[in-house]
Amino acid sequence: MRFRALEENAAHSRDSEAGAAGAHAPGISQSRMIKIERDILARNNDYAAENRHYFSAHGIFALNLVSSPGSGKTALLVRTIAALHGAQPLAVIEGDQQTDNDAARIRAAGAPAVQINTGKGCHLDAHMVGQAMRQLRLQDGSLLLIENVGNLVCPAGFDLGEAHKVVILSVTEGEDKPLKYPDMFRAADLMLLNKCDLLPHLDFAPDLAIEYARRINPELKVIRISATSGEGMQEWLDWIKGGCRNAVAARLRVASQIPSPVSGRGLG
Ligand SMILES: Nc1nc2c(ncn2[C@@H]2O[C@H](COP(=O)(O)OP(=O)(O)O)[C@@H](O)[C@H]2O)c(=O)[nH]1
Ligand SMILES: [Mg+2]
Repeated sequence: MRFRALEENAAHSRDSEAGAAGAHAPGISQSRMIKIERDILARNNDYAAENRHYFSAHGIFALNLVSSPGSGKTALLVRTIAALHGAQPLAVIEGDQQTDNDAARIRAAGAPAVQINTGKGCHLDAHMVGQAMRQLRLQDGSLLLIENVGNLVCPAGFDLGEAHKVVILSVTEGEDKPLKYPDMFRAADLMLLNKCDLLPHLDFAPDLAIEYARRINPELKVIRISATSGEGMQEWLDWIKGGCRNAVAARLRVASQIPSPVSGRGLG
């Protein structure tokens, strides 16, 4: 039940943040609020470290997909699953406040999926992901795709143990989102600029959006993509396959350094 405690604390803390603006949480001092937040993040980091250890021991490549609602995370996942089907073991963890609509879309595409409903929570945390991945019984060498709750704020601060955060920005959202929500673009290693098929119909400058994103995070890799037309999908799939290969190779390297039970006991 530590899971519930984590979330309740988080909800409490979020209310308290509002309290800092004077609306809620009377009687809680600012230093107390800061301590609560630090405790939540520290506990989350412990769970994230457990997840990361599990991923590395099993050669699992885990990605945390973050974005505004409606940018196309599930649509991209459905297309990704179709392209990798049969060639790569994979599974999906879906995070939404309510409904299991997205998990149903993923299962219909042919991949196992666990839906997490966060209720009032605005992000997944590492403990929820740990529980979900146990349910999924991931095969060694799997790709694990985690679709976080849609918003560009809260998921930035919560490590799930993933190899990378992948931020999706769609061309209908405006170029300036990286400047308005810098934490998310700083936390990500890859940005998928989605819905590029709509560019001819919009007043959106993709180069400007990318410049803003790289102003926040100069190392950010960017792929222009469309879940609808398939543009950019091959580059995204190649990036995923590279990550999966590296995860498996790293696992084998670690395994080969661990003495076997026989040599470890110094027999012979
Ligand atoms: N034109 C276009 N529509 C897209 C694309 N990707 C997603 N959509 C549409 O955007 C809407 C939201 O997509 P969804 O995958 O549910 O977004 P999520 O909330 O980020 O998971 C749906 O109507 C999708 O069909 C795209 O590349 N091009
Ligand atoms: Mg979705």
